[in-house]
Amino acid sequence: MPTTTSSASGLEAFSANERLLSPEDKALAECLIAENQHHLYSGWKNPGVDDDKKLAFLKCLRSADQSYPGGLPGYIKNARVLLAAAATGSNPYEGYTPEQPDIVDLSGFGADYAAAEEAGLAAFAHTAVVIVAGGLGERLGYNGIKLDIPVEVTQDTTYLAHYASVIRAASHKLGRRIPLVIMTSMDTNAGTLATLAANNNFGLEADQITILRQELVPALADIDAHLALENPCELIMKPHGHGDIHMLLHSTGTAKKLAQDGVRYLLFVQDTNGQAFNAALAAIGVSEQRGFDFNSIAVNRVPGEAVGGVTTLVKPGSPNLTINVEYNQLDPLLRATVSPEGDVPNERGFSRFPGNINLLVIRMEPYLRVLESSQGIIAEFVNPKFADASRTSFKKPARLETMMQDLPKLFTSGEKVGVTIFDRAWCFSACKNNLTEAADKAAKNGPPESASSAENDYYLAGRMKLRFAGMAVTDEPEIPICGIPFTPGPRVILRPSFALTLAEVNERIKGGTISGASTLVLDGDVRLENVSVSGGASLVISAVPGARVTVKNLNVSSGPGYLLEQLSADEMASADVPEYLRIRGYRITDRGAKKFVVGEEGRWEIDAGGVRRAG
Ligand code: UGB
Repeated sequence: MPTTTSSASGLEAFSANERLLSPEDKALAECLIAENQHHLYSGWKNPGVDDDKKLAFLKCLRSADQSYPGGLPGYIKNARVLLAAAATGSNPYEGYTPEQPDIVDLSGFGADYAAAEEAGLAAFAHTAVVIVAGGLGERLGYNGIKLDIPVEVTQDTTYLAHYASVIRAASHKLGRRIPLVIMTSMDTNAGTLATLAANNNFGLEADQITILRQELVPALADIDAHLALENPCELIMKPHGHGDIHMLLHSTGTAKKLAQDGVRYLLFVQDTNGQAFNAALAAIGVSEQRGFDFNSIAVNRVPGEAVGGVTTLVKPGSPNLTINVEYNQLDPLLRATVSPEGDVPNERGFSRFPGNINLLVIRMEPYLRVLESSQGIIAEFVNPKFADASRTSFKKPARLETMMQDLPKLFTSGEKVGVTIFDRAWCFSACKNNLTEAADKAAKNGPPESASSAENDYYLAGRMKLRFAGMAVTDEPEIPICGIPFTPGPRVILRPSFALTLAEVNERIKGGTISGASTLVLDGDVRLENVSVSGGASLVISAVPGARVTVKNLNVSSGPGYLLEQLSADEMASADVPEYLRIRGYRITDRGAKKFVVGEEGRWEIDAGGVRRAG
């Protein structure tokens, strides 16, 4: 008789522990053993020893099985196919030549832009916003969910509050509740639910929001797709990537339900791109105008940056494929085809192909079709690091991954894929890097993508809107903060309740000037006529829904207002200073901003003396 502390081996150990298994566990075990996964059960200790660990392990297997279409056996089969291809080193782009995709250029604010925005505003009523927020932000190293990071620290608006404010304002304007879907993960789910609860869903109705939680997938130990174990009874689990959003929209029935509720487009947004909604409406409009089934919002890409390139891959005898070639694959593809020097700058200093920023507009009808045929498993891939030339064992466990921008890889019915290019700072400035990495990127003239550069661009977009409307805007010279360029002002925040489109900004701003390290915040139905803000002063005007405030000939030029102060070395090292400030290197403090808060409905006028009267 074996003692209770010795380990049994092979399937004997499994048989000895059989009473621990529910009928469901047994059925799964049979399938896994049929897939040559005996090792999962072979290290089990004798009955009575570590039974709690065995039960936890069985639970983990069950949950991994349930969360993947086709279950764990399906995952293992898919892995074997992809690993076999990886072992032969086959090039997925073999025989393809990259060409420019179908590009609509909206990098300027001309008539095309206005027409696209108008079409997009109308179509936004039939759009659902999908935020992928399962990532932990390892490059940023922030101890919390990224949706909780303020996009600006003048009034501390977090990314989620900002996104929700767009949805609220648009729902109000368009008379239709715009649904919000948020994908979370094990790392971000609790934090996301907590922030929604603590902020009363940021003014959205509870049933307007759908939370979809992505699960980890088992890691793969070798070329035969043996599931990797940390210890006996402990699976190694890894993230499956942002492409999980498609699987979840399908498996939970969310996509179908949204379609039944009249949603015609899905707008996919990353967790920390505060610029997304500057461009999103015009991009949706382009999808309407051009009949794009899949529209990638894109920017001029800096060679080598961690942003994929959107290309049309052409191969004789095969249908053209317009897809994102991820940043690690772009250089080899270019070297093998159109650019022997690789991913180098063109005459304008940019990479040859527009950069994907994972801001995507997808038309619902073809989307549902692809989800149905793929079960939402979108172009999985595996990236094993082989231990040696035999290409059978790995340096560390691999896993299957999927990326949300890969959906067009599954288009087979002539779906139309297009790209809409916008000015970069207008549509994309993510908060992804810590200060050290960001400063390094800035030193190499690349986009820093820090909390500070994202905030800098947020204010810049406000200035762009004012300039477009004809206000005279004079920038304060740029300074470095922790090695990252920052323009101290004017810092302009135009809330979505003030304007959702450029056309609305144009309608609401007449003349006026703003200069230097000044601040302007407009919230609600506010109109400025010949208003000036200068000398580091700050003007905040907010109006409740139902109030319309017109400010005429007001000149605000004194007072420190919102003051930007760099953090000292001690403050940067101090846990007493909030982390969201330390990841940018400064704070902005209200030292006496001039504020007009109009809380009563009706029409109001504020005159040059700052006096408010009904008007
Ligand atoms: N995300 C999830 O929700 N779940 C996951 O498992 C992983 C991520 P990263 P990445 O715009 O700069 C993408 O990690 O993947 C969410 C594009 O592939 O910040 O390195 C996460 O919360 C690339 O082509 O980006 O690169 C976040 O919201 C380019 O567009 C989002 O997915 C690049 O982004 C992106 O995650 C970019």
